[in-house]
Amino acid sequence: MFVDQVNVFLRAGNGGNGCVSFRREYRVPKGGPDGGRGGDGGSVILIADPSCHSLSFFRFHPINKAKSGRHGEGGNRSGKKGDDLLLSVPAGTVVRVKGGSEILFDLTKPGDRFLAVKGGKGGRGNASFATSTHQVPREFEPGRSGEEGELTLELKLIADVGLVGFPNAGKSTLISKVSAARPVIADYPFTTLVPHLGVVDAGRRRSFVIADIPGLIEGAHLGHGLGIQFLRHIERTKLLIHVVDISPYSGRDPVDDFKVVTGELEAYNPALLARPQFIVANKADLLTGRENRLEGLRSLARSRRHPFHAISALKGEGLAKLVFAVAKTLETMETSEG
Ligand SMILES: Nc1nc2c(ncn2[C@@H]2O[C@H](COP(=O)(O)OP(=O)(O)OP(=O)(O)O)[C@@H](O)[C@H]2O)c(=O)[nH]1
Ligand SMILES: [Mg+2]
Repeated sequence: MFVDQVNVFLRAGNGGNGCVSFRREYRVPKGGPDGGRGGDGGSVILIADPSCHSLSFFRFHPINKAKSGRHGEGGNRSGKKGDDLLLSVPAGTVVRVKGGSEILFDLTKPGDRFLAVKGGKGGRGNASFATSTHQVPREFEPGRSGEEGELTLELKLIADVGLVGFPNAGKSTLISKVSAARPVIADYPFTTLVPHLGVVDAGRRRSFVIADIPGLIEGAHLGHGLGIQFLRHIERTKLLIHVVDISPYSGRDPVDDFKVVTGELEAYNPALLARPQFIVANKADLLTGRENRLEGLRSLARSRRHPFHAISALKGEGLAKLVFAVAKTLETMETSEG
């Protein structure tokens, strides 16, 4: 299960009370005050952990408390400090006060830490109240309460892979088959109005995040259709999957479609074209075998050195192979980046 937003209640440990005690020892008739201080309460700390990929832990553990400090003891013994509670979150987690919009902290890199609620200080024991004129102090400080708070944790995903293509090409169908994302799918253009992200589980290989954005049409960079504003959501992706409808019913030519979308990507940001791109011929189930719609696209892919996959997103055909190849490419890119 993939969880990208949770509310949590965090409570830091209370400080232990200071102790009131006097030294009592054989042959030491008037031992002085020796009440130790209470231990500090533990804090709750969020830490960005590279091995943690979702916030699902908090779905089952929305309440997390750190340990309180122990009370001070006689003999000038301080109470034990409460252990801090370290909670792992994925890198990319944004912390807000529950219901608020202001960002308290953004855990962007693995190892980033955020002290969410601070443990209460332990109180002083009577020993520390002693002065030359006040030799029998009975004062002590109680431990301070630990902080508590209700926070919203949100995982801001940065997609690894962007889906581009004409409206109705089957981008949303594809993401719904390879991830838990459930965008609306329908047989008309511009079904998708806002970007969707899905996490693809690539088995033993690393999982990756894929972004489905509204379709592009000719002139999108001039504002036609929904425009190209959504391309910013895939600007930071590492790889593109270009979905082309090859069914004979699209009323268009797959190679033309490919070129139109490529032109729009270029108009938005030419750097997008320098990115590895998979060309995916979708709706292969509708091919009757008599047309060479598939071959035209395949040879274009070959000439541009793009990996080519013919799939049926609807029927799930060719998806495992595609996911595997994409995961493998991402992995290779990561290792070559060092
Ligand atoms: N036969 C067949 N139909 C498909 C396939 N993939 C998608 N479709 C259908 O094509 C239509 C459009 O699919 P969507 O996934 O909504 O397309 P989209 O690219 O997200 O469209 P926009 O959001 O408008 O850009 C739907 O009716 C799907 O059922 C496929 O592999 N085979
Ligand atoms: Mg869609």
